[in-house]
Amino acid sequence: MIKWFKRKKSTPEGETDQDLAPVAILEEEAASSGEAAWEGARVPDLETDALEMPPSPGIMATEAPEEQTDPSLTVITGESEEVLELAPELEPPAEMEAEEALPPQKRRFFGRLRERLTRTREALSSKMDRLFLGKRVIDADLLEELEELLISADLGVDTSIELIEQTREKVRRKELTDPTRLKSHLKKEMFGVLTQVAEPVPSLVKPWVVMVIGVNGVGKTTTIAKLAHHDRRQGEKVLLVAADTFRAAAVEQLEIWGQRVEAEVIRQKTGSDPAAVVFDGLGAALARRVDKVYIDTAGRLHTKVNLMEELKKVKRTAAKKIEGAPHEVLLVLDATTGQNAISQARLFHEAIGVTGVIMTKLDGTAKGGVAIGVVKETGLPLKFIGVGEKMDDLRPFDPEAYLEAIIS
Ligand SMILES: Nc1nc2c(ncn2[C@@H]2O[C@H](COP(=O)(O)OP(=O)(O)OP(=O)(O)O)[C@@H](O)[C@H]2O)c(=O)[nH]1
Ligand SMILES: [Mg+2]
Repeated sequence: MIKWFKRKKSTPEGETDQDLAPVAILEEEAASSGEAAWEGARVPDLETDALEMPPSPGIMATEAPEEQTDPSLTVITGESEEVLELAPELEPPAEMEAEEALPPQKRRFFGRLRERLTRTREALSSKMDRLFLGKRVIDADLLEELEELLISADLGVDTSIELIEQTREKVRRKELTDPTRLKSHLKKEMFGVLTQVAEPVPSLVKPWVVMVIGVNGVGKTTTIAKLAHHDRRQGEKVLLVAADTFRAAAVEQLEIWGQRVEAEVIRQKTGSDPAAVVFDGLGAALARRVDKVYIDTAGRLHTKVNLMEELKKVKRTAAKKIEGAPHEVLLVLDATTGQNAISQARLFHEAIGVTGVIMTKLDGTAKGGVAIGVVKETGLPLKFIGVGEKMDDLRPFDPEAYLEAIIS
């Protein structure tokens, strides 16, 4: 598991692990280098500001859009054919760990996540409490209402039906009789869903090339900045490739982030062929011996077909320049779009081939249950979650912490 909160710091006494907010270091460096005046742009304060980038059309930073931003991408064209192997070592715990029993640092981490996921918890956990109030037996009506509750909490129709079917079976076998046990039962089932996907084995290949895709406004560019920021903190050399040549200002947005996180940006002018930018970018990555490359891609083109074709071409081009690249194709999904995110995941996975999902904007939405539906219905691992606009608001996905935050 990646460490997010510690970094090595050189002191006169030697190297120590410090519980520092590394952004503060970046700010100090920026201040001393006079970077704040860079190109006259208002440079965001990474610790306290929202990510103040040129806003994507139609996307609001904190007020989450309830509607899908690109209706042309809501069509479900078929089931994903890729079935990932089960990870046998990930057994659901007999009981989820009680929060009080956790070490203080983990408890703080759980607490912060809980706060960010308040609205989802209200849509799921609080509503369950109200539903179960005064109920003495688990009957057909209760299970039906529970199924409706899960669907309305955006877990996805198929996922909700399956979870309730498993529950019904347990009730039928008299293994589950007490309504007060329903919550912990569902939590355990959900844990099973979230952990029954194979994580790709990390490789030491360098440069490690990550292509980031998703519809417009989901948070691709800012997520790349957050990932690059994290990698830089680990001392890695990072290069960003501006392959969204379609949207005006997309290249500049990435460049500003490149400056902030001290990662070189390979760019061409708006309207250029994104595959050509990728070809150049990977050439530069080889020449500069970088550790990581993030390819930022367009979220909207003239049509959905154009977008998919362009992404396929970018992927093919990457492989021509570096064998095996892109090593990861990460799909960014916006949690505020609810069950639409599941359709998008299917569509992109089928067209491009995705290796992992990043779910953004889980803060401030009641639709965070969709993460379970996405994993269940695509078989893709959820790798990171975005819980805010600051640099440190991207976290490796921890199924246990997530479930503790939404059902308690
Ligand atoms: N609240 C919240 N906002 C986020 C999160 N991640 C990204 N955003 C915001 O989402 C908006 C869109 O982010 P971008 O990174 O520009 O999205 P994009 O997918 O690159 O958009 P296009 O380039 O237009 O396709 C920005 O205002 C971000 O600050 C998150 O986890 N939480
Ligand atoms: Mg972008």
